[in-house]
Amino acid sequence: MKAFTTLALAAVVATVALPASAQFAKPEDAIKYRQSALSVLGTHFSRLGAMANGKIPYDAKSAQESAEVVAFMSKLPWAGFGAGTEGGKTKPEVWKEQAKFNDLASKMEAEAVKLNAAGKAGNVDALKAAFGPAANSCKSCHDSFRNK
Ligand code: ASC
Repeated sequence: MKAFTTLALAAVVATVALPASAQFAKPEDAIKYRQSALSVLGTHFSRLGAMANGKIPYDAKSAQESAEVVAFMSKLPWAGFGAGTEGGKTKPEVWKEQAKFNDLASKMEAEAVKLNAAGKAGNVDALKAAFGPAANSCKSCHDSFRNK
């Protein structure tokens, strides 16, 4: 029993220690994962944009919730871009220019942190100020790394 527990524990530790890309059984799973994360991110980001641009009324609670979702989701897509997961709408440049891709990913995450702070501030001017730079951080990565 003790040996089994030790083995089971070793298996768990080995799983956790694997690089994120190796946690997907198939490349398609990684693609689905990153697309799903970016879809949830984009849905909430668009809601914030609609408020920032006056297309829907500003609602402080909804803005705060969406900004929290964006900040959390901004951390997730990158694990789905591991080696051997080319496909979807992603350009092969992601794997050829990894330093640039990682830099743009980090910038987007940093903007999402600022957007989250703006959501907590609870006023539309803070949201407007944070939204533009955050949108640019999405766009600059898409321009280089996403097929139309
Ligand atoms: C969105 C969304 C994106 C970004 C980008 C910003 O709402 O889904 O991908 O904003 O268009 O330029």
